[in-house]
Amino acid sequence: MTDGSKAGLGTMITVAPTGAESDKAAVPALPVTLDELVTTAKECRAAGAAVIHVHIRDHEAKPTLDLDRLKDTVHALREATDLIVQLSTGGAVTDSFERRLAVLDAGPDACSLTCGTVNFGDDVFMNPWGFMKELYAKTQQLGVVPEFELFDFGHIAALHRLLAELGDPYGGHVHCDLVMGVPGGMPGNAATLVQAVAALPRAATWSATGIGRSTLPVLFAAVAAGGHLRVGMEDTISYARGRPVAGNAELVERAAAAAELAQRPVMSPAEARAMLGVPDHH
Ligand code: KMH
Ligand code: ZN
Repeated sequence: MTDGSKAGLGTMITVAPTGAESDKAAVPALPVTLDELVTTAKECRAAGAAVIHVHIRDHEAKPTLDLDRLKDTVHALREATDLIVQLSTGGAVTDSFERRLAVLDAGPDACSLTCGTVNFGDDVFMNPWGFMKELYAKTQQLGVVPEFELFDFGHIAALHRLLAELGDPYGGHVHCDLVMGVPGGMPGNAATLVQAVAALPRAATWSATGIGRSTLPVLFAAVAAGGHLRVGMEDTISYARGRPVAGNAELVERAAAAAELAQRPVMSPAEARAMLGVPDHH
C-alpha cells in the first residue's frame, strides 16, 4: 500500500488538454495551436490545475514531436503560467523511440514515462523494457521528474523493477498516474483502482484518470481513495452523455469541485512542486 503521508496535503490536478488521438476537425474545442494551448493553460490554472501534460500539434493540427516546437511550447507555458510543464514522451503510437527520447532535450520540468507496452484500441502503444530503461536513465541525467504512467498491472511490476535496477527518480519522489479504461488496458472502475493502488511502491503518490466513459467512476474512486486527479480532453471529449466538452477548464472545474467536497482542496503548483520534487525554473 502507499503510505499516504503526502496524500493528505490536498489534491493535485493535472490537465491533459490535447493528446495525440483526437482530430481537430471532429473536436473543434481541442487546443492545437500554441496560442490555444497557452490560453487553455491559463484557464485551467485559474480553475485549479497544478500540472499540464503536453502533447503538441503541427501546422496541420497533426501530432508532432518536433523539438523546436516543443522548446517553444515549454518556454511559452513557463512565461504565461506557473504550472508544472510535463511533456509527453508517449507521443502518438506512430512515433519512433528516438524521437520520444529526444523530447527530454526540450527541457521540461517533468515528463510522462509509460511502464510497458499496451494494446491501445486497434493500435499498440510500444514501451519495451530497453526503451523504458533508456528513457528513465535520461530523465535522471537531465534532471527531469518522471511521472510513471500505468495502463495495466504488468506496468506496476515493471515500475518496481525499474526502481530496483536504476534507483530513485530525479527529485527523489515516485509519482504514478493510473491510466484506466483504455481498450486493452486495465478497466476504469473502483475495484480495479483499489487493487492497483495497493500494488504501488510504498512511498509513492498517485493520480488517476479514466478514459472516455470511465472518467467519472475513476475520478470519484480516486478522490475517495486519497489520490490525485488527471483530467482533460486527451482522456475524454464528452462532458456528459450527448454533451461534448466545451473546453478543458470545465473538466478541471469539475475535478476541483469534487476535491473540495472531499475536503482535500486543490494544490497550487508550488505545493505540487514540493510534493513531486520538481525545481522551479521560473
Ligand atoms: N498517445 C498515447 C499513445 C503519454 O502521453 O505518455 C500515449 C500517451 C501517453 O498519451
Ligand atoms: Zn499523453
